[in-house]
Amino acid sequence: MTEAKTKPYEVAHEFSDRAILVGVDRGQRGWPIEEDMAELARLVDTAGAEIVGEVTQRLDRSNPRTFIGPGKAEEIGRLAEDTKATLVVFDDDLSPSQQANVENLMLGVKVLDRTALILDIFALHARSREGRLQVELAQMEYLLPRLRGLWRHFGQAAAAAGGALGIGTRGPGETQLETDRRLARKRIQEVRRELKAVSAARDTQRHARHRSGVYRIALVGYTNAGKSTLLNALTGAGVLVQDKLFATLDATTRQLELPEGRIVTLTDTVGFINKLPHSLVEAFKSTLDEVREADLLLHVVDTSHAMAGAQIAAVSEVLGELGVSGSPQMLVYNKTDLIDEAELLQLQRRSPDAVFVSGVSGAGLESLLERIASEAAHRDRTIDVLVPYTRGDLVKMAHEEAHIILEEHVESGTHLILRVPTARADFFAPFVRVAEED
Ligand SMILES: Nc1nc2c(ncn2[C@@H]2O[C@H](COP(=O)(O)OP(=O)(O)OP(=O)(O)O)[C@@H](O)[C@H]2O)c(=O)[nH]1
Ligand SMILES: [Mg+2]
Repeated sequence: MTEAKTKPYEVAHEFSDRAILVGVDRGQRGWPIEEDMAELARLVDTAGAEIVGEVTQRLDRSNPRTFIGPGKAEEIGRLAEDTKATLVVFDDDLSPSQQANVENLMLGVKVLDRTALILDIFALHARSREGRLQVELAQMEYLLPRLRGLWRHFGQAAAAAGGALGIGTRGPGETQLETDRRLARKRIQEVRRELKAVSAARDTQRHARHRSGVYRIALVGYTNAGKSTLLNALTGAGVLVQDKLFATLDATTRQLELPEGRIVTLTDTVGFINKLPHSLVEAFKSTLDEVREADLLLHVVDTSHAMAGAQIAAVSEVLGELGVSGSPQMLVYNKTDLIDEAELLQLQRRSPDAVFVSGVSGAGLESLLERIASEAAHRDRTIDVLVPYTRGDLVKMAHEEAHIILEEHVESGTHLILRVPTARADFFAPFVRVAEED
């Protein structure tokens, strides 16, 4: 447990909140409590609060009323007073009643659970209209079951203040609660509708890419693994790169030219995290469609991170939740510039199918492109066609969207041997001389 002593003149102006972190150690093997708390600290820091204390407790089962033990909750209350904390952040999700109960034990201090904290960061980083709506949807759904807790809390406070909480006064409270709930539900419906309309334009683009048969690649991975850095390094996209969690919320798609000249698309997506709130996965459904429909997933890993292995497992879990565990995947170990040679060699031996790169130094990017090209080629068909001169449109299409292996002009038309996306091959079907599946 750390406890920062603060002197009156040490008021931190740049922070609006002073936070105490609370973690429960269940003795999980994958994520040691220290690493879990370090990640929570990064989340709190990203959210813009100053950390003034940390409390952990070894527990096999959480307390149904207060999540942590009641004694521990009181201890946190005292620590909050001593450190002038304004915020207590739990590393796990609390039920609405647990949250209300803990808040009752420490009046004047906000209690956030992991989901609320992550939602807060998302709200802070949301830029596009779609992103903001997605976050609002997740926030409203998070708040809806907590409205009751809020009102009960007020009711108890009123009773404690000597207010009579009789039959007459209970009525308006409940009515107010019902009104609030109805309003919240109405807003959820509105946001869903707006979201549908906003997403429609991107859906149209996505479907157009799909129909055109362009090979689509999505960057996925743990937050801060370097997905945006790789998109920039490979395509010069110029998207925001930050040493912060969840810097990217919107999907950005750029064209990428492979060594053989073929054009594919590369999409940067929102990062994942251990214990990612399900409501967020739901709310970001439309953005994550890019991941769902990709032909290839580049699973980017921060090689230098102490928890790289556990992060890979966490990402795989979310991919499972999205129903894309079966999609073609390539493991891309990024930030290899941060580990030493011996470590790298060992890792390469352990994961012979992975690609090792550095988005910052550029190391390994060429072999990454080659690997992508060979993956993409697997998906294409090689066709041998004789296109009559009356169908100049098809020759144009071939030049724009296919890899031309041979082109010669013969008496009856243009003889082409092409590697084309499966969806495009159909256009050439009437003129095929020899067709073979790759
Ligand atoms: N040393 C080193 N740092 C890197 C490398 N790639 C990314 N970084 C740094 O890691 C941090 C996160 O990079 P981003 O590209 O924003 O990571 P991201 O995966 O897009 O993260 P989110 O959008 O937050 O999920 C930044 O500070 C980058 O400069 C790399 O290959 N080597
Ligand atoms: Mg990013």
